[in-house]
Amino acid sequence: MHIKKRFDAWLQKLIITAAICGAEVSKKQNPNIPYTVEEIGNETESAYNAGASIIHLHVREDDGTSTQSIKRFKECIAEIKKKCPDVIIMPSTGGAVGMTNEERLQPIYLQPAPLIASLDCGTMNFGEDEIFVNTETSIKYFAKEMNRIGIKPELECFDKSHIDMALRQHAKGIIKSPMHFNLVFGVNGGITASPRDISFLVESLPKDSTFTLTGIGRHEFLVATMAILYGGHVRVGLEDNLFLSKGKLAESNGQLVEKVVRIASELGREIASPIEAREILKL
Ligand code: KMH
Ligand code: ZN
Repeated sequence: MHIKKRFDAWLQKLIITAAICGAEVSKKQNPNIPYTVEEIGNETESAYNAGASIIHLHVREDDGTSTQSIKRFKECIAEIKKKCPDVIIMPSTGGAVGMTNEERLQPIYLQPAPLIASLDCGTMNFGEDEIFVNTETSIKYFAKEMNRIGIKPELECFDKSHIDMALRQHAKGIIKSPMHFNLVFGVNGGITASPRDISFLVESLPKDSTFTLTGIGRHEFLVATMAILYGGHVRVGLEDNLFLSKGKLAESNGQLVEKVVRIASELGREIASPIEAREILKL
């Protein structure tokens, strides 16, 4: 590995992304998952106050149904901006399993346009019975639409082949440099969260890219620690993990962010503000 490059990255401040609600989890599993506009605002505020500079945003109807409705995104973003005017909002274009591409893409047409949005880079099993479909044609279409509008894609990779897909699109000029990846470990259907697999994926990234690591469920903080050590960035939140520690449900997204801040502080990584995050990610 290029030690110098990774060491420079290690000196960078740590960007924490909070994935506050997701599309697949419910209040039955953890009552603190936000659904309403007010709850989304409050959960953003708790994560932001704890040190998150980016919010990975899915939205819900009041009854918890996942939606990519542009109207609902607008309402939630207005509420977030009231409470945390400078936080970076990264809408999901993954939506929920089973949504059409048109449904999923809606938030990139928000105005003002988001600075960054997720772009999922491969089809995969997603839990026991679900398939999360991202064909090459749709990946190209999402990327081209984001380019046209000037939105940076966060390249969501749940397996090595997803990184390879992103690199092929990069070679064709469809995904631009500098690339930013979010590597997700521990989805049932994606790559595991073993240190060996984390190293394999991180070492497979282009040296001029930035990256965030996400661990699902009980893997959340092991993966976060690896990200801190590798000079990458961290995502945590109720979308990915419901528990603060074994058997103890997280009371808020803020609690999960606070735990990362504690680990980072022990390991000597300072936390990036939203302005610093924009600089690091070239947004
Ligand atoms: N809800 C998952 C199927 C993203 O936000 O881009 C996909 C997901 C990825 O959450
Ligand atoms: Zn998501």
